[in-house]
Amino acid sequence: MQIEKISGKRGSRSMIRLFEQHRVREQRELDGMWNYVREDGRQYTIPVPGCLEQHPDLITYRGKGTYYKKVFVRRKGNIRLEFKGVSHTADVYFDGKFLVHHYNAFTGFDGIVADVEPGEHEIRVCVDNSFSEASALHVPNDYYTYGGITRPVSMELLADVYIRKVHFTPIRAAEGWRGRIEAEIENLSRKDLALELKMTLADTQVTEAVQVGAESISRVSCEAACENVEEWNPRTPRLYFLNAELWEKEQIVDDYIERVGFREIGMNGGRLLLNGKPVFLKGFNRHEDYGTLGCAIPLPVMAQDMDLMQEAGANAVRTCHYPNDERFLDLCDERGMLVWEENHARGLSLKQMQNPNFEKQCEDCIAEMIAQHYNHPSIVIWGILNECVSEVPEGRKMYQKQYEQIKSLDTSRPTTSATCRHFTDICLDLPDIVSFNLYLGWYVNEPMKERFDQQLDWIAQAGGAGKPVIVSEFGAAAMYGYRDRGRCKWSEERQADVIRENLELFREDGRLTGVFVWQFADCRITEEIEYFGSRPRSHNNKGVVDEYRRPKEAFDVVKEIFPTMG
Ligand code: ADA
Repeated sequence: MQIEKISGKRGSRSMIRLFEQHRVREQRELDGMWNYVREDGRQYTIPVPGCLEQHPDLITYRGKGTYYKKVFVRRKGNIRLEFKGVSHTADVYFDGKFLVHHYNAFTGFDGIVADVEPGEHEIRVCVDNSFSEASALHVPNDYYTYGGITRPVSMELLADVYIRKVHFTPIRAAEGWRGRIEAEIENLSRKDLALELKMTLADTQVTEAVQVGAESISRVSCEAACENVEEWNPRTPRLYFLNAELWEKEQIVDDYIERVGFREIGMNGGRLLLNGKPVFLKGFNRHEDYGTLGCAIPLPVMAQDMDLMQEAGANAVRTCHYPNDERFLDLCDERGMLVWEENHARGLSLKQMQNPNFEKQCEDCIAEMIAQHYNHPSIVIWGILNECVSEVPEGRKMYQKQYEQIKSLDTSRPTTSATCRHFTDICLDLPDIVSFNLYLGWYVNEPMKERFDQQLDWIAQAGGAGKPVIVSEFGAAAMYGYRDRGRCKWSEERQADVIRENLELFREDGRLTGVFVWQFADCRITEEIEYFGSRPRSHNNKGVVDEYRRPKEAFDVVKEIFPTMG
């Protein structure tokens, strides 16, 4: 039985992010082997983070089970457990007492247990990846809903007052860069507190007095000029640590380190602007899925994905169709990869959008996605509702509500949604950017140029006039290793031809501000739906690499053409 110790050592190194977020607050990652008992009683030990499906007994498991682990707490304090992703529904218990419930594999959540005595304690996580009406977003789909504690978990020892959140907004002013900082301080104690929040960013120091009432949260907001900083952009992705310290009289009680970049994303006519200059997005749609590891992609594979995408000349990635692991977003920050991150939804019918849980589950996903990922300079677009019902008034109401929710949380980034409701969409007036999925040469066999012109002409008169336009998905399928001199469908040759023809068409056209290949890597799908049931290997085989990142011929076509675009 593995027992984790919260060491007396100040701030242990955790890999929950690609940089250390605390030097004062004690934090330890609970990665390693956990016990797991399936609802039929069978016992396993399963790695965390990891998918249940990597175990030979559990490759197709869909249902409930419970992870459990003993932890050792050395000194009395408030224990905060942070889960970066549990697929797809979690109920967490600490020493047998209910702590927190969470739905959705793709956003994080936490729970705090106050006044924990030193000694041995038990964490139990009941996990459910089954499909039911309770789950409006995790449904049988053209990707796989895995099961398990699939992203990192950490345990912290909090003082009675701590820094709950720090958001940083870069502002590009005429006289130079400025930064707006918004922080939340939570007081777990029963007494009012008078504190100081000391923030350091590059050469700028700001100190704000903050009063926090007993058992409440106070918000602090300040803005300051940030001299001698370099902008963040794909070529020079300059990052800075924002170090926030919470002091009570002469004693530091907590700290919170974020990593930020100075960049501004805007629009002018049909172009996206990065720091005032037009930018052309050339990227991939990337599912979080790898061979036998499922969605629990380890850092080495994330880094390999990044290396391959950049080798192909990509400067952007779309997190189809859900918020991503924060370590990958950290990598995008470090490598200057521009990110379109979107809430969790793919191709839902009106009936599915009318599931009583749908709107709340979307709202929670958007709120958590923006709250947790706000500081990433690499994220330049927020997306919603991939290929959902945007051609009827009932659907429009939901699109409108979600765009408004995003704007209420973040006005610094444009919005979009990838539509496939060609010639019938009634929502193109709502987002800042119009994006569409069109498989010319694969699903659509009309003459490419004519069909593409029809698409852009329709967009212009259906609410998209003057807006940046992105081809959010295009591509074709190929079975890795299948070669055919006749270049038939499903051969690597045909996939390469289709992608070449699309890229050359987009490059010559000049009206686009971005294109995303569907997709980077092959991914596992669910068989429950007839339409996807026909997919060979129960995979979506449109990757330019397969699920083990073995490049197909199409990879070299993208590598040849991307550098000549934009
Ligand atoms: C849609 C959808 C993708 C994928 C793609 C395909 O555009 O957005 O998730 O299913 O079709 O491969 O057909």
